[in-house]
Amino acid sequence: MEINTHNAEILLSAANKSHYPQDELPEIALAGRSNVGKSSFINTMLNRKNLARTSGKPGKTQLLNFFNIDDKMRFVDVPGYGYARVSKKEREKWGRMIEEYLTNRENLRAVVSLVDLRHDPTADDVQMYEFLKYYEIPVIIVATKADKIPRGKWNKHESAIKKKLNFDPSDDFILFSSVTKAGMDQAWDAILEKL
Ligand SMILES: Nc1nc2c(ncn2[C@@H]2O[C@H](COP(=O)(O)OP(=O)(O)O)[C@@H](O)[C@H]2O)c(=O)[nH]1
Ligand SMILES: [Mg+2]
Repeated sequence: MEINTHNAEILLSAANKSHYPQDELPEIALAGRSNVGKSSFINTMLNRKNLARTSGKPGKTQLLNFFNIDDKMRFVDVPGYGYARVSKKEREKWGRMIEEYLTNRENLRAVVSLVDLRHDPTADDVQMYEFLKYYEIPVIIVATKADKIPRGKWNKHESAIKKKLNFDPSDDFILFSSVTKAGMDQAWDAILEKL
């Protein structure tokens, strides 16, 4: 499929499935804890500075944000999990919305699950990966902020993450930086393969 990745726009933000786009376009969802670099990933992949709002303040995105890419596919920015400063009730509400989207959305082709290359995956990261594997949802692990780790240590960090996740070697694992754009072409290859 030929996709002009420069031709992208925010389409809509949805609080529940009655607001989801009603067509057959394939969707790639982005999941990860707040502040892991989801918005930056979207901006980098779409060659934009500020299409998906990036923010130092985590937990602000509480809706599913749908991005139209060249009328051929969509990115879906899923609310960041693991943000402690929201109420338990709010967290449960997000959990249900995310779970409902991930398990019932026919347009969904794969989830890009973002983790921070610098740290061991959190319990939430592990739970998300297990969830995706359990429901047999294709997953691409993207390890963000690679620019903050010297290249000579990338392998060590990658191994630690894979071990903690109990990583399935048939999944894609991509080292990524929204600062240097490392991993961008690889991420596009992995995504296009899932469409
Ligand atoms: N150095 C570096 N900083 C990043 C990278 N990706 C995101 N950030 C920074 O991390 C913070 C959170 O990023 P954001 O994209 O808003 O995370 P989100 O909450 O997952 O959407 C911001 O200050 C970004 O500038 C990266 O690849 N390298
Ligand atoms: Mg964000």
